[in-house]
Amino acid sequence: MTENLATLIQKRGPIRKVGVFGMGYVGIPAAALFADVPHIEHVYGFQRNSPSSGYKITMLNRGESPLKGEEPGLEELLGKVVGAGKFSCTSDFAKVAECDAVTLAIQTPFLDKKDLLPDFTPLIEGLRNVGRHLTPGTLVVLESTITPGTTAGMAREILEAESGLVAGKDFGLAHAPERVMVGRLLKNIREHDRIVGGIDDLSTARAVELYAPVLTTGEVIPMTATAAEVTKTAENTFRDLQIAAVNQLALYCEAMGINVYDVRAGVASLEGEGITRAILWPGAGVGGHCLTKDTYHLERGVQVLGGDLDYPPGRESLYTLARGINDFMPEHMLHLTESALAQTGKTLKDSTIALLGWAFINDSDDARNTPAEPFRDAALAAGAEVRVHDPWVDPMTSPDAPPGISRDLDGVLSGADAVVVFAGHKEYRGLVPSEVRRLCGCEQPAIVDGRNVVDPDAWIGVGFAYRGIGRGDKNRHALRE
Ligand code: SAJ
Repeated sequence: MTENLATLIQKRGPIRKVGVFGMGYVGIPAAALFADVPHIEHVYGFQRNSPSSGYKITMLNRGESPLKGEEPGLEELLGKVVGAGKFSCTSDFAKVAECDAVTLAIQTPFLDKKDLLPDFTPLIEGLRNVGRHLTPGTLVVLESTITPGTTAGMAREILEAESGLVAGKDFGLAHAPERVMVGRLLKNIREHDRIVGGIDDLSTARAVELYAPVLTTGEVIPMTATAAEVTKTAENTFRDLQIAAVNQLALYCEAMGINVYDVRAGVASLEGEGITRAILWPGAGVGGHCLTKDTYHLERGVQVLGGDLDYPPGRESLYTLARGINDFMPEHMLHLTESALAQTGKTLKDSTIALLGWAFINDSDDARNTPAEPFRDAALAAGAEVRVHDPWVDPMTSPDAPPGISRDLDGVLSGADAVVVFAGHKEYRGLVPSEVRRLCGCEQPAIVDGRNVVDPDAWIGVGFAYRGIGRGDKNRHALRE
């Protein structure tokens, strides 16, 4: 650490102006919360003025949130900070030069999971735009989930190449991974502990200064940049692993003719007393922008950084195995649908399927990497007609909405041979079996429950062929004549 960076930061004083790159699920709430910090004078939300997302600039500058799902408190907070002139959204990246700190919350999808190749194109473009206008003494923070080694490696190189400055000497550089879930963005940022890792102690300290004022109950946990990258990728990998464990258990329970939810309640009863049996929920699959790729970031990290890994050669990683189990669940949903249709004397070919719930998570418009997609594609390939219903996913604004998606539930159910539930939206928890049967209009329609939202007996009781994930106790029921 040279005096240079310490002096530059001292001269700048406290962080007063912040820039946030990426006006999405992570960047928007983060920018609004920074702007709500009393000693922060202004926050710029940087957004490309592209045909697909330029509309966000106008909406945000009107104090409106372009995010569709329910986000408690976000609209009010945006109205407040825009009204106070503390937040503005712009595509003028030259304003980076005014900022004491700049954060990047840009998507980091995977190009090729088999070869562990991430698609860093959007992130690289963001880093270039920051680097071009970077001034000495600024702190740059990556909030995106990234392959371990990226902050001190690729990001440093791009910022130095574009700015002509040196990280750790002329500017600070850190990783502070986001930990948000749709539906509770502000709450998660305020209340979750914040992992903050700099490429050096000064960068870490400046990043702690940036995030600490935003937290209410959460605490800042400082570490190195690489440790922060591993923490983030590992916590999502572990969650995916936990889900894979209960999904495998659900498949076993189906095969053994028992109810996985009884077993789950039993296993979970050992919670507390230091004995945690954190068993999660089985289901139709794992979607979203995080669990579906962060395992591969971790795997790539150990490939890039972990030269002398001691692990049996050729043995598959536990983590990618878990990915494989979760990726199998939509296919299992297809097998359950085939089995239910067969019980009513039908096949997928020429059957009409009402697919309920395109979003990857309940009560949200977020449909990134939805597990419903591989199911739909396989059913179509098998000759079925698939109609998709989702009350949340707006075809006008959601880039992940499938063609023909509908909000007319009766229309989607009308004439269906099988009703297949992929997302546990609250709208589906109140479905009335006799009413759905009337709309299906056939003697013995099928119902396949991928999120445990229906009561099997109620549906079997009015003549449905029922199948449910983990419901071995019901999946072999006799059809009511
Ligand atoms: N899912 C199950 N069973 C469960 C939990 C989830 O099948 O018991 C499925 C969901 O239906 C969904 C997928 O997994 O399709 C992901 O759900 P999620 O609840 O993990 O939602 P994410 O991906 O938005 O949130 C995760 C969270 N990570 C952890 O809890 C470790 C969140 O804290 C992160 O901020 C987020 O990833 C992220 O952005 O990384």
